[in-house]
Amino acid sequence: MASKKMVSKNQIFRALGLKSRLKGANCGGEWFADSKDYITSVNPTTGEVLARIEQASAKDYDKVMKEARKAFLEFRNMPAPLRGEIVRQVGEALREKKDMLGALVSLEMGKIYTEGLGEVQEMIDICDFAVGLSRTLSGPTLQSERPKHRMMEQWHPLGVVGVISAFNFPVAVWAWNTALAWVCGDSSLWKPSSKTPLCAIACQNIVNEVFKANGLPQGVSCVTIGRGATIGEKLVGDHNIPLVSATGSTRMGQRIGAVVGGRLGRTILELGGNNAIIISEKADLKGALASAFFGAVGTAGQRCTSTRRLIIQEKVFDTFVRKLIANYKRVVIGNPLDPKTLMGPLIDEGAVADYENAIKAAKEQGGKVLYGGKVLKPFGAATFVQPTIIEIENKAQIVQDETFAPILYVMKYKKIAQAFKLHNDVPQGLSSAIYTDSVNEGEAFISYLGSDCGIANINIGTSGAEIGGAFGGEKETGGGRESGSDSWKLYMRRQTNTINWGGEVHLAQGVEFKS
Ligand code: UN1
Repeated sequence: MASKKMVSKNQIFRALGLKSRLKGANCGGEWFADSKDYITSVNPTTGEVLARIEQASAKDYDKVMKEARKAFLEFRNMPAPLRGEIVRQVGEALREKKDMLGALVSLEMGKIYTEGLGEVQEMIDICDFAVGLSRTLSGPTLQSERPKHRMMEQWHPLGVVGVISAFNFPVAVWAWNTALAWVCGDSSLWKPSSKTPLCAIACQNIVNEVFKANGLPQGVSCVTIGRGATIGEKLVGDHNIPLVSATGSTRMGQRIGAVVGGRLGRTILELGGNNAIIISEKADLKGALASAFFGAVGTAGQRCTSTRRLIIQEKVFDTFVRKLIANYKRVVIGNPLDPKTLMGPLIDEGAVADYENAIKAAKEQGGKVLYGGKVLKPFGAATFVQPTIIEIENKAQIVQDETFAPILYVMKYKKIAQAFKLHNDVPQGLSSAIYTDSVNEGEAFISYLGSDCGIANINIGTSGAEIGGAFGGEKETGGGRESGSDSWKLYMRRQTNTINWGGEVHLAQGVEFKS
């Protein structure tokens, strides 16, 4: 089972400054925590405890926040291109540690090594993107209606940005947010998932070295690993945090949205997806097969962008599903660090329970399991499952919910208008795709009449988006956008300036006001 090429836990720990006993709060110097409340990082492949971490207490949070605030006030004085230079160095440090950080993601989260490396590559890519951005953060000059006046927009640093990340992308999503926040002149406070604390500690260790070498103030990059009920609640309710960017379940997002909205703060919410690919009879079925396979089985179905539904034209349904099942049968399930493995474990036994409950519900709601459906135990830990295909109607309640597991629902359509309707008929709106060689079908899908998602693709799958685009969705997905395009604007404060260079005072809208 163990291949010679597999990197060991000790190698990973040594390279990334990890130990078996750690503390959960950091703002640049030593790690600290005094909660006497511990969590364990568990290898989902074996159930082995990787490390024990003392969580940050409410007091630790306050200490971190004080540093983050102080650091912001200093950091904002640094010109943006120089902040970009720091982020460039972070990108370089990540390049150096890519192999080991990718392996840690695999070890602690369970995605296969190539995907762990891909996740670190996303971090490197967003650093590169942010470096360019640091010289182009800009606002327009606008025409004033008043003589000898000019209007313009400036973008100023915002403050301390709070980042709440999920276990499934334990490093990349943090980097999407912080690389932008830092070039924008903000400091950041990260609350990672309690299921992947080591990934957070390793990232912070890498950043700390770069920041220290550059003499940056402590607190530009902060981490608090702690309970949702203490640290999470404190962070979302904290008036010192003008922007909370959170990834997770719709339920979690509803709570965060309500609390941050209640204090009129800003949120970026990247919540549940229910992503579908429409497969037309006019499609290149080979391409559709590859995309559906990666979308549904990749990361063991634990991406927000995972393909959860296939809406297939009835004439090609049987052939397509037969070929897909043939692919599923060849999936090697096992240790994610083994290069032969295509699908690793689910994150924990709770996720396996969700998988089993969803399959049971699907059967009760008229679904037919075409492949899979079983829990596997290749290593003793009950975290492995078969990737599963279920034929079922879109309106079944279970299809309307996001189950974070490799379960793919397949359904038929006759006419393309019906496919579009089925496609949008779910509460979520993150990612979507159509496979078709018809220009009309493709254009219609990405038009206002088509997909209602934040991401809509033609002849490419639902998952694996590049960092250069704005990432996020509509409806219950939360509505925020992070990563590329102009998402940076959310990390800054917009200011409209009107400048009178003529001396005479003119009131707008022609108002006269003289005594
Ligand atoms: C997520 O699952 O929260 O588009 C992020 C993708 C990745 C990011 C997914 N680039 O699949």
